[in-house]
Amino acid sequence: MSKSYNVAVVGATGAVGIEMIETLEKRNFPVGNLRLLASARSAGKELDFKGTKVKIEELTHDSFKGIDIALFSAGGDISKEFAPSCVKAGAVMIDNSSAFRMDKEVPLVVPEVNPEDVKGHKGIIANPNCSTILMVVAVYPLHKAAGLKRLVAATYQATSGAGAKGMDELILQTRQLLNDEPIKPQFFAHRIGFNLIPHIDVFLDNMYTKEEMKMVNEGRKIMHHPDLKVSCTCVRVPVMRAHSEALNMEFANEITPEEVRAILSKAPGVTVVDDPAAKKYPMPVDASGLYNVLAGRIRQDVSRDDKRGIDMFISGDQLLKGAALNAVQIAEIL
Ligand code: 25A
Ligand code: L14
Repeated sequence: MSKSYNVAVVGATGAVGIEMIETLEKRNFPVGNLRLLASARSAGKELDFKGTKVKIEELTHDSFKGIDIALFSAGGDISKEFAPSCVKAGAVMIDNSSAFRMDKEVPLVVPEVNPEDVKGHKGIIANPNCSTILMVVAVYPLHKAAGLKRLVAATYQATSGAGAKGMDELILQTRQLLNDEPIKPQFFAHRIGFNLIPHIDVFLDNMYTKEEMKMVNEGRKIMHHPDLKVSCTCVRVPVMRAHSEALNMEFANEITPEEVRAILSKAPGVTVVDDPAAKKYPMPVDASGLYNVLAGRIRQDVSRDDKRGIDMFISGDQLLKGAALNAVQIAEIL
């Protein structure tokens, strides 16, 4: 008999937690016992796994007895509070929050880019920020080919990034606005229905948001490229669950759009969708539900006199590759 692993999902009822459970099932992860953990609000409810009902339990410091792998997606405060008891119980923590990502002791892993970093873990492995995961999956193969020097990005981030509450608010406001009813932003800082909000996570002293600086710092750590220059504007858009990004890249060496297409069509985790004549390019509705990141609109940067600049547009499922799938892939490496 092949070995199986006892797995806990912390934040099981959340937008990401639900996808984690489904991804474990779909990818046939060798789960022995599955323990679903959430707050007291959800304790006693049941969720389905491989045709059987699993009862949700309240997360406590005793929850990790006998657990081999714990997938956390309940926010940074919960991760910080429960990491010590998880690690002490001998479970490896794969953490989707931002709590430990830049900790030198904690590997920050995207399996298509730096799977070998998993080996150095001391009990905790961090799952990167969703926009950063999608970016490095598409950009790292090009970096290996031509040496990425500078990246300027604008993101178009779905409401799923804020969890189920974010998606619910988009649906509610869209309905209210179409019915001429008054709206009241509750979860996002402003109206999200038929609007854009250039503000994700908190503002920092340098006038960037924390989300924008995650693209800068996490991208460098994952790609082992401390000198990479990144600037970024992160924008919330009224889209349900896939994030998109416009990327402008400067390389050390020349690279043509044909070469980019050839490299990316062989790259793990990427699907090239780039046929403008047939109106084919990445779009969030097409990326939703997919494991791969879609890459297209690949062209030589017309603002330069050389062939060292590339523009590209990507879309990827934020809840899957941006969160739950990447976490389960890390568990598969373990
Ligand atoms: O929103 P929270 O508090 O961070 O909670 C998110 C998840 O963690 C659980 C919680 O279980 C939920 O599964 N959780 C929270 N506190 C916990 C605790 N003390 C805890 N688990 C154990 N111990 P739940 O059973 O309380 O939530 C059930 C549903 O209710 C929604 N919800 C929670 N608090 C709410 C609320 N709705 C309204 N008002 C509140 N105050 C909860 O929302 C769930 O549906 P969600 O699905 O939107 O959760 C999304 C959260 O997921 C995290 N996240 C991390 N990375 C990402 C991400 N989301 C999207 N993409 C990512 N890349 C975020 O923390 C986000 O808030
Ligand atoms: O750091 O709201 O993983 O789109 C992921 C979702 C930060 C916010 C993270 C969003 C979060 C982001």
